[in-house]
Amino acid sequence: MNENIDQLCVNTIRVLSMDAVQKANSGHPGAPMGLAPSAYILWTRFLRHNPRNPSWPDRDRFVLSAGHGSMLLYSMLHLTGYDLPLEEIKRFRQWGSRTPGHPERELTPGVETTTGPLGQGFGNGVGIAIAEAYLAARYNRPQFEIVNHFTYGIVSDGDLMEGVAAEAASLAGHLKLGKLIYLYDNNHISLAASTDLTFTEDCAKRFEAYGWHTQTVDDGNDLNAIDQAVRAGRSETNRPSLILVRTHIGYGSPGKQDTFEAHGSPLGEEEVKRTKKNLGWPTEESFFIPENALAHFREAVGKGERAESEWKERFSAYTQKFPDLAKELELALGGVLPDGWDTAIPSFPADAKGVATRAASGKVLNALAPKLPTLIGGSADLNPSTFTVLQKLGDFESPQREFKDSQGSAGEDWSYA
Ligand SMILES: Cc1ncc(C[n+]2csc(CCOP(=O)(O)OP(=O)(O)O)c2C)c(N)n1
Ligand SMILES: [Mg+2]
Repeated sequence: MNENIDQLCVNTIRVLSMDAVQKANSGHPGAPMGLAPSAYILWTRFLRHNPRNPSWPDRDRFVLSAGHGSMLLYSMLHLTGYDLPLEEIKRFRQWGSRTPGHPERELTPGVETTTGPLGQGFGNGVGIAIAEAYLAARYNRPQFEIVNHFTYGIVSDGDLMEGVAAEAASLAGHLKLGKLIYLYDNNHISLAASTDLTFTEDCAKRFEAYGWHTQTVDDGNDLNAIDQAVRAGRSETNRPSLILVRTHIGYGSPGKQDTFEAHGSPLGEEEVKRTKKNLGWPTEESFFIPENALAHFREAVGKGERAESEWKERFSAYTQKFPDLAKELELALGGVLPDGWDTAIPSFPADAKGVATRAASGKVLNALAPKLPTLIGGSADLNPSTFTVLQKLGDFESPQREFKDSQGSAGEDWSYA
């Protein structure tokens, strides 16, 4: 029975995504169809989220780096009960809809970050995991873990080809971001061809070299194997995880599976019918969602509300015990500047010689930083030149960092736990 409902739910994701692309007569059906089992396992068994409140601060984050596969994300949001009705799914890629071709933050509830340029979502996810690690280190206290969430992502061949993903992966490994878990849609197909043509490196070895924990799932339809791999990724707290899942683009489509034709075009009316038949789906109706599958997905609503209200209780106990910290965090989360944030900003009397803007900027930053604990910046290894270092506030580093011959940066070393 459980196996049946699991399979029904997986195929619901496939068909809903395929139908929406077909109705729009444009879009990318193949990735959602191949990734449906991975998304199903992640969203129904692991992702701690509240569809009724997509901005609950301690929710797990989900990043679809392969933004072209947007229908996968919209299917998950609709099915698990976000404010994204079926009408919006039917308006996929239409002007003014909340379901644009690539996901956009602040337009669609539940979309954490805008994606589309390959590699960039990968980098955003690393940034999101850095934010989590920093907030946890600053605000958690023994017995009061008020920041504790995972960042999950789905990345594709194209994402791993991009240089920006390599840079972000290197940093994530260095920082030992153990709560970052990416599933790699290893389907051997990209936009124009098979990846054999250009991309044959050993990604697992590359990510191991970056300091990631890597695992391989040989069959992207094996729900148990995906479940086990995510579980193992979560238990690995010192390294980010890459799970290489061997999937099949356009899975279920007799004519288009495993071809680049399933990447960026609708399957076509006839092929949609053949695929539905192959998956045991009614062939005439579009956007058919079996009631029991929907009910199963919608369990996310109750679970999410409970998870958030438990967190609220914990946060309220924390507020009693650590009122100053709680206030500081609430202001930061609300984007509100604390009283007196600008009192130490120096004034710069008119000066014929002028002052370099980077020198003035450095002084202002250092006047602000002690009052704004969530102000974190970076520089392209340039801080002595751009004066972006925050004096005496140290560097964001893993607590496990090995201090071999490090002199720290131009600030004082300070680790995040
Ligand atoms: C930086 C960048 N270059 C090129 C593109 C155009 N593009 C969109 S998807 C894609 C490749 C798709 O291959 P893959 O990532 O494996 O996705 P799949 O076909 O498996 O769904 C390309 C080249 C892009 N979106 N971003
Ligand atoms: Mg691919």
